[in-house]
Amino acid sequence: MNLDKRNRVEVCFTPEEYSNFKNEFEIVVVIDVLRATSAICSALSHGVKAIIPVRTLEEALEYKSKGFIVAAERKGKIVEGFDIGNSPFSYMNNPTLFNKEVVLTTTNGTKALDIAKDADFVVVGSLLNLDFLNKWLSSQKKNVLCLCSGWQNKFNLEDTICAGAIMNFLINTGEFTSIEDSSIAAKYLYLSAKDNYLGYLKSSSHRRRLINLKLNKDIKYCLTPNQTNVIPILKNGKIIKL
Ligand code: 3SL
Repeated sequence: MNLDKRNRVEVCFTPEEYSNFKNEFEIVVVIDVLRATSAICSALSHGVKAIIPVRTLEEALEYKSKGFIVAAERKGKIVEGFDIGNSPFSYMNNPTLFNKEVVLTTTNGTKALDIAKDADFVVVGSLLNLDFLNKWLSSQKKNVLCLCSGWQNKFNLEDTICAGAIMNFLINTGEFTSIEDSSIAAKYLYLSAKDNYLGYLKSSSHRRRLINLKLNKDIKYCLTPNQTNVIPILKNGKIIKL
């Protein structure tokens, strides 16, 4: 008999590994710090009504042909022919997006959202909404899985650090427990990075990729915690504000 009344919080490093965790967690937090889930937080906190995440460029094109505003990123760049890419700044002070639904497809983030879509609750996590999200998660009394988007099914540091921050917070409430080594590793990575995310991630693979694309401003923004109190949640295929 299991007398432990605590909920579980665990970390899944990549979408590829999600099937090992599936169905054990009511809440899945999808994380893509650089930059998809940061861009979604930014969009909803700057007046975008909803983000419709889609996995493929074909689906995105179909929406475009129906008149939707479509954001599309591949390998860090705006895909030719689409309205915007994946920069959180695209959504700021942009009256054309105000109160609109925006379709979004990205290399990894929207893929992770698609993979998790059947969970009871799918929410969007980033460093930008970290504290607010942590408080909400701790109030739900449900099992939580942090799903890192990674890069093309490989582990990445920035998503794991953000997942570790969530895991560390929930464990410290005393109401959560964790059994997986991935979660312990995420927590220790977070503890070593937390005083200087930018410095810690200096040579990380995606930071290098984005620096080569001259996206330093995006990196700095996405690695600055707690800039918004929004909790984006996936409902009927659309991400809206909770
Ligand atoms: O992979 C993704 O979903 C993107 O966030 C990658 S990028 O930061 O836009 O290059």
